[in-house]
Amino acid sequence: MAEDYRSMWADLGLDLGAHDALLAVLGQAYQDIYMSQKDRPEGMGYFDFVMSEVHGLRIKELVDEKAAGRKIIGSYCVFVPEEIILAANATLVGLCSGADFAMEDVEKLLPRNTCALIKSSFGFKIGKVCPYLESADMIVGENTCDGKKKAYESLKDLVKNLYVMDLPQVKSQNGKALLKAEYLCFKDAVEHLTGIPVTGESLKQAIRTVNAKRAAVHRLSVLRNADPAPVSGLDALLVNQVFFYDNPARFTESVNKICDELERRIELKKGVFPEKTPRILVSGCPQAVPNWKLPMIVEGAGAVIVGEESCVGERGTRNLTDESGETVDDMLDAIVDRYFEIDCAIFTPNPDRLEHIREMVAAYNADGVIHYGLQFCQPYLMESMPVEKALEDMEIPCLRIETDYSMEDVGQLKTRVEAFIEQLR
Ligand code: BJ8
Repeated sequence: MAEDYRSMWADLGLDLGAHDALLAVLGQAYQDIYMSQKDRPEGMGYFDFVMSEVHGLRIKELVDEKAAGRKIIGSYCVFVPEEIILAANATLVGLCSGADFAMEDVEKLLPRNTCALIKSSFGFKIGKVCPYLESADMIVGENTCDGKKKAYESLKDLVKNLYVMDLPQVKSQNGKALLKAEYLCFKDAVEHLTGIPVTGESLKQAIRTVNAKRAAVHRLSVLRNADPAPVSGLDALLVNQVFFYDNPARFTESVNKICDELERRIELKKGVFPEKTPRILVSGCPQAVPNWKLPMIVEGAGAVIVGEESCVGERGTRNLTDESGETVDDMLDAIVDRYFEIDCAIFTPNPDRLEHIREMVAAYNADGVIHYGLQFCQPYLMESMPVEKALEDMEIPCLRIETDYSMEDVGQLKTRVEAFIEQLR
């Protein structure tokens, strides 16, 4: 990454030495995992570029936006409505991180048995290595799992401008009313931050922008049902990860370009793996950049991942927001309807998620499911059992994996994944 970004990183308050070390690890992992793949779609070149500039050009764009008076809002969850943020002329960036950093210091603030995703977010803050976090004018936490909601109590001492949003845990009328009330408060807070009121026109345009982005990702997902698979699970995961960082319009255009290319590949029966390669659906916890551990193992073992039932995947992108409302209140109702459908494991009960997994297995012709649970993530680990049961009823094999961000268990996971794939052949 170019030398001239160093002054920008220093101005943002990054620890340059620690940041260099992080970039070196990230760059090497990307090189080893991504650049060794064969027959990748040409359109992935855009995503390679985005990743090479993920702390460079993209941050420069955000810094330029800030200089022009636009605010940046960071979030840790797909319940934070991008539509409201865009409508108030701000930019949303995802802050979840997929690598361990400064763990010794993190474990002075959080119990050791906290999930890797939460610990990693703290590590990136304590280690001063995340330019997205440091450029954010507001950071949104949300009361989802117990780990996150308690962690935000400590995070508020580390970050300025932490805004915590309450969220329902039950899909009831009261739950929906709570979500609407919280989104109204959030709209007020964002308007206060930017000084720009959300109007019917700005909200409609924002809904269209976010819908277009989600529709493009969904188009990509549907193309993955072809056999041979036209794109690897690693590349599709990367697209889903970049979703959280990139400029929305440019991202949408780039994903649609890949989809055009994949349609041509499908016509030619050109795949990244041979026909009849075992097809895996991954279901469970989100996999944030640079957490490519599971797809690296699965695809390295000769299977192909054809879908992610995850918030970095279809759980986060599948539903669109109704664009037909004319008033801000109508559109807010449509936004609430859309987000209330997210079947995160923090909801109790959560039968919709089981139904969605069944639908995805059928839609993508999956031969087996790997349930991906982060260690100490009670909501998803608890749900892994009913998921396995539901799949058993469909006679779809399921492998439950519980892991973290370290590479220590790669050998053991490889053995289990290889045995699972053998069972699918
Ligand atoms: S809507 S999945 S993005 S909360 S892995 S921190 S659940 S202990 S990330 Fe999530 Fe929103 Fe739900 Fe999606 Fe807790 Fe589990 Fe850790 Fe998790």
